[in-house]
Amino acid sequence: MITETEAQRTPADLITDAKELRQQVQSVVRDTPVIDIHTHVFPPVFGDMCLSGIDDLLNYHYLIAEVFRSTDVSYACFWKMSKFERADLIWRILFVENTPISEAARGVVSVLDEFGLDSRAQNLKEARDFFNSRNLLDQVDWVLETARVSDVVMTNDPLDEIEAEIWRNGGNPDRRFHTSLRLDSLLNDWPDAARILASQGLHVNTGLSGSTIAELRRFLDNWIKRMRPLYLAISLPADFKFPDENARDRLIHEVVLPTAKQHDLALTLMVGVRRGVNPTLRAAGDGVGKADVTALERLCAENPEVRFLATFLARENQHELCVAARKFNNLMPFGCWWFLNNPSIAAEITRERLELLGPTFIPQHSDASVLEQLIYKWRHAREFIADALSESYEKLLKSGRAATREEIERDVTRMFSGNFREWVGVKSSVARIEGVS
Ligand code: RAT
Ligand code: ZN
Repeated sequence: MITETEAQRTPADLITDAKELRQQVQSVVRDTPVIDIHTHVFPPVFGDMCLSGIDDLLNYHYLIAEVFRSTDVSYACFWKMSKFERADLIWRILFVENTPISEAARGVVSVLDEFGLDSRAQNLKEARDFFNSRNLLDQVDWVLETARVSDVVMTNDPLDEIEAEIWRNGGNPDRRFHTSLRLDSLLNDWPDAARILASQGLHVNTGLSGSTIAELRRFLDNWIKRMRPLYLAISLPADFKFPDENARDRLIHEVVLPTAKQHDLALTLMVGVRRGVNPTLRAAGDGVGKADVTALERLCAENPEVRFLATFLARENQHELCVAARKFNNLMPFGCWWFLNNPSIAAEITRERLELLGPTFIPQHSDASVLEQLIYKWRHAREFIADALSESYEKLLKSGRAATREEIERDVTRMFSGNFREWVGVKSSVARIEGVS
């Protein structure tokens, strides 16, 4: 409660009115540039990997899973269709015959709205004409500016032959796009990875004996030199254990952790995905499972010199992740991942993190696969972040401490870029992460 005498003493920049406070938080959250720390977006130099436009937006696997809930079209028939036929079907079922209420469907509406396109159109002609008329390089500039995303971190897999070839031919010249070295193919399907690496001339074997570990260290050293990643990353199943008795555990102990230490690279863990629950849905067929957060705690405890970024897919794991981060200051929780990226759950997780961790976490990453998704994922994320943050400042006000705009800007900047810069060892405070890629 602020008395009249206190109000007289109040410096002009203290925001003592709750409504004004909310408006200020909304405006700071809306305008502060963000580093998008995990995406599947690529710049045009990556060719077909750079997805953009209405047909890619509609072929998003989040929407593919949803369309099968409202159609009798068989999986086999769906996968025989061209990308354009699938987009037509998804548009008709989810946007013409139904109201696009779900988060992923509303996302397309938000994108169309940003471009002034009609989300009630009976077909895709207008949208296709519009996106076809855009120059891809200009579109990248426009989208990043509109979404106020200063930097994007891609997901880069050296075992993907198409991607590897792009890197061998010079890689990525766009300094707004940064790399993360994704280790899923190496760690989650070692026998297959061993076959690919052996075919490339590496002396590796599935039993991980002989020169295998040394060869893998050399392989990663070379790719780190070439890609200059900001971090190493892996997604892990719900039943991930640490330690464990399998090839992945040996690879983590003998290859990944020593590499992270040698190159001073953070390690990103995305835990709780159950791959291929319905394989006929392909990329749309993955599910979620509750994981064991104590595995992450052990990793953090045994490797205090490694900085971990972690996100869990199950709602049930979110509180434990916050508590783990209170115990280990080499652990940075990030993002409301995939099935959690819905306003109701994301708002709950963000409030919980603010209450348990203050500003010492990274509230969201987009996980965008299609360029224009950056627009809706960040528009929607800024809404739930502003709501949760407004509540925190309002509670503080009720407790007797008003915030200033400067303080709000400091806190939001820390969560939108500062925490990540610190984690990946980038000291620069300019929007571009200078000198890293
Ligand atoms: O969120 C997604 O789009 C998932 O399909 C995955 O890409 C996940 O984010 C991952 O990086 O494995
Ligand atoms: Zn992802």
